[in-house]
Amino acid sequence: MRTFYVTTPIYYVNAEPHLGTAYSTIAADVLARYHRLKGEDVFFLTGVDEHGENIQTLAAEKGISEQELCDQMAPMFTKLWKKLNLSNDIFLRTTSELHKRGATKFLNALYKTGDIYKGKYDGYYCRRCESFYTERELAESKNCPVHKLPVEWVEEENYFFALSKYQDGLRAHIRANPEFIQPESRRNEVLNVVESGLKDVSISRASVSWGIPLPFDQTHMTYVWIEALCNYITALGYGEDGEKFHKYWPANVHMMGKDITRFHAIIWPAMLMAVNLPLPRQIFAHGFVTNQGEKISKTKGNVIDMDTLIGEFGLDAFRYFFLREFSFGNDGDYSQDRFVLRYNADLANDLGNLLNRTLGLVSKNFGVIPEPTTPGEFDDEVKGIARETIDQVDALMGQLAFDMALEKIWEFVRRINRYVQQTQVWSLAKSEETKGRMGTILYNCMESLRTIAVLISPFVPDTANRIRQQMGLDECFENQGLDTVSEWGGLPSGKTVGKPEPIFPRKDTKRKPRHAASSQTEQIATENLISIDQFQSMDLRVAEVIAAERIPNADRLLKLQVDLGSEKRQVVAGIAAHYSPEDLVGKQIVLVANLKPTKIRGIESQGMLLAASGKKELAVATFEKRLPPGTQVR
Ligand code: ME8
Repeated sequence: MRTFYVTTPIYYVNAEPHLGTAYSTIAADVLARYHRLKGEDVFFLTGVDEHGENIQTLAAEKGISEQELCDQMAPMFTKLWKKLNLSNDIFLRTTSELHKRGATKFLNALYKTGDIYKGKYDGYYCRRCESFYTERELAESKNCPVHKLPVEWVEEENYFFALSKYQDGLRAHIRANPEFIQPESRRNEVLNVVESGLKDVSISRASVSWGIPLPFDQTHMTYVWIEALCNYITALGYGEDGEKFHKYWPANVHMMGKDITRFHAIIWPAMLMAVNLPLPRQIFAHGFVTNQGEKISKTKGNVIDMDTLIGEFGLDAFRYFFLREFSFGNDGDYSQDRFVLRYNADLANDLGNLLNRTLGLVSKNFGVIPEPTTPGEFDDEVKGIARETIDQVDALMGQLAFDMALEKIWEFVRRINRYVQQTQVWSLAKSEETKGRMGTILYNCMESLRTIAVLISPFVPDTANRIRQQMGLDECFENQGLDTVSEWGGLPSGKTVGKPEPIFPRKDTKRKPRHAASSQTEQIATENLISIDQFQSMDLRVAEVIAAERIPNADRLLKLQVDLGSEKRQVVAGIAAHYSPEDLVGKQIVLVANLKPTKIRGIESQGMLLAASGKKELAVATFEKRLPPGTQVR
């Protein structure tokens, strides 16, 4: 069986976990779950980094021992990870005996290579990072590039690792393996650093007392970063449980924030090269979640209250938002407005409505999953898109492009909503003749929903299960691999469907005070901006008006019949005060074609036309030349 080993950084216990640390860990969880879905034997590691000067200082400030501090802090992480429904296989603490034993063995192995020597170190040191910086790496005014705080000049007798010896080997490896460091921007950065020359690094701290002593000189503590990096192998029982280590090492991907790329992409691989261990297959550095442009961090005090967000919108919406909204390799700025917009547009409208509508029609007209007896228009296209979506999602997940994978899935969701619309499935219940077709369309919708539920399950596991339950399918998703949707038609007909219930109840967007109107035109909103994806979720089409009539007892309304090329629609529009029916016939207008049908004065309206309206005037949007009906408007 193929194995897949994914890791997060191990987080310092000098602060509680926050949205930033949760972001890394959720992403790793999604990847782990996706690979399990593919039938692979996955090992997902996360944990905490408990040694070093920062912990020592904090424990002294609190008047407790370092171990007591770690024992108080570690459960905050495990509790949060449980709440976030993370599926890690191990939670490694660096104060555990497993880690201490493994790290000691690794240091001994490194010592034996002859690449460790004693020397004097002098350099700029940031105590918060517990890291030396070269003059070139310091931010302007000689501050630490991460904390933007002054660094100290430190001179110490230390043990060194001969990193410089591995410069050529590293360069060759990075060059020969384009996937080794991703995204590309980070790969280039690391290559630049390597090519401009590597200095040996100190691996011990004489002034620190909280850590793992160097096995070959107990008077020195191992530099916290050196033993922390070892966690990726100590968690597998390096040096003892040969089976687990050989099964999962090398890691498929080490995931981390971009702040700690150089430790993972330079120092760690060089140490592994020194002891002749295979290198991890990929180091992927993701961007930061920012709040008003500032990296979210406990020290900055700009954390976002996860409990409130999860309490209000649910855990799955929370997991969904951060992976859908931000491109994984880039920074992303958090905004509450965007959260609500995405929740309503993607989850409540697109996905929630598709499920509700489909199950509502199945319950009302069949009660059980219908038989697909009567193939018809669009069916093959829908089946083709299902297959394509599975393949494209797989390729995108391979690139850790979570946002794009979700977008692909949602394109499929929106296509099925349009299929419902195009086939007007709700209108086929009228006669026994058309009921077979109705059942087939609904079967296809349900089969699409089953595929969608499997594909979204790594991102929103509870939602996937709820969809499945509502569809009347009993087995939970943990047992539903990707292979169960690889062939169209795996959905069993004849099963009783569950009760449709909204999976993401719509939330009211807070109404903002309207801007004062300037003359005839209202000010154009610069707040609540929408993304191109949201705009593209609207299916705008050229529609030709083929008939129009007034509606008795409704002075403002006209009933239009429009041609959309592949189908005809009926639309009710509030334009009677500005147009008489005969003005409209033959005109080509813009129709919002994927709007949920509604009844206006008891008459069904299957779309909405676009018009500009001021205080007095109203003009229907038309085209400057004739186009085939159904042409997409972008
Ligand atoms: O660096 N946005 O631990 P740490 C995105 N112990 N990710 C963020 C983030 C943000 N605003 N803030 C933090 C350490 N992170 C070391 C690691 S590994 C051998 C040792 C995430 O507690 C991101 O993954 O400072 C970042 O790299 C990590 O938390 C830093 O965690």
